Amino acid sequence: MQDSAYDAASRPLDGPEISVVMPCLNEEESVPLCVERAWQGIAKTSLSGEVVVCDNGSSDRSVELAERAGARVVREPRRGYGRAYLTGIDASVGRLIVIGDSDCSYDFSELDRLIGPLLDGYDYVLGSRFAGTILPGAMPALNRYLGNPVLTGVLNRLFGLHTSDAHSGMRAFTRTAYERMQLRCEGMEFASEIVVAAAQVGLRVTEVPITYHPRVGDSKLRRWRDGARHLRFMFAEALSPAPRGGPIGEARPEAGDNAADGRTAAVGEQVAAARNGGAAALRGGLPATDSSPR
Ligand SMILES: Nc1nc2c(ncn2[C@@H]2O[C@H](COP(=O)(O)OP(=O)(O)O)[C@@H](O)[C@H]2O)c(=O)[nH]1
Ligand SMILES: [Mg+2]
Repeated sequence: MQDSAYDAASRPLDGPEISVVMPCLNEEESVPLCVERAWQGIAKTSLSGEVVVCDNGSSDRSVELAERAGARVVREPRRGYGRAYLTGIDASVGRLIVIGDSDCSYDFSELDRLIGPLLDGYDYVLGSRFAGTILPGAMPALNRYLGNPVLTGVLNRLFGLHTSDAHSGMRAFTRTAYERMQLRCEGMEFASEIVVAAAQVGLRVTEVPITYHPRVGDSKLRRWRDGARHLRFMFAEALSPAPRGGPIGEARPEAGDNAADGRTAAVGEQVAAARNGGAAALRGGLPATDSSPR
């Protein structure tokens, strides 16, 4: 069996197979519903699962309500969409990982549609809103007709790809694929990084159409600042690709290694995922998204 395919035979005997991971920053109105839907989606697959919410310092009742709905909450004090994912995914244990916002814009009860291709041997599945349905009110016109198409177009041109939605928040990948990608971006440009890294390490990639719903609560996206971060990441990566895709099972580089911004991670109730800021420079060195509630 190929090492990057889902390997049911080698999964932990009693550990969950699917980990649904959501970043959360003040989403008390939506996060419990997202957790419930994730459990519904997991049930549809007939596989075991867990739901991990990585809270980014919410000042509302997000943590309490997520836990009550059946999530394991991991706390990450450092702000940033990517930062929250890195910590949340490192704290998760399933061999199949599904990620998405905790704002009800993605329907986790349909996560089986992303899991299916992983079980068929794909390493990475992107839920595409542009190939699917964007419901009225789900995406501002400027993002829909300018920001997303332009940034996705730039990414495709720079890296020779054909993705239809570089900024979709809903994706699934195997843990092996995640480890090979060696993701490091801490802000919203994490979304672009996954698309690029998946291609760089030669993952078997596919897209499935999904429906994008109007989010509950206020968006944390800061259009111009986050758009600039995507651009900066893409050009830096095109000029000087980050090291990725070591052999399966290879230990992650320690902080201080010359493999810039390698990460170390520890899994526990509270995960301290330390990142090496040292040689981060452009690629990983963008300061984490400052998404203080506005
Ligand atoms: N921007 C941002 N989002 C965060 C952070 N921490 C967690 N998130 C979550 O990341 C997800 C994406 O953010 P969102 O505001 O929905 O961005 P949008 O989907 O581009 O409008 C949401 O579930 C947020 O709650 C953070 O520090 N910054
Ligand atoms: Mg969102």
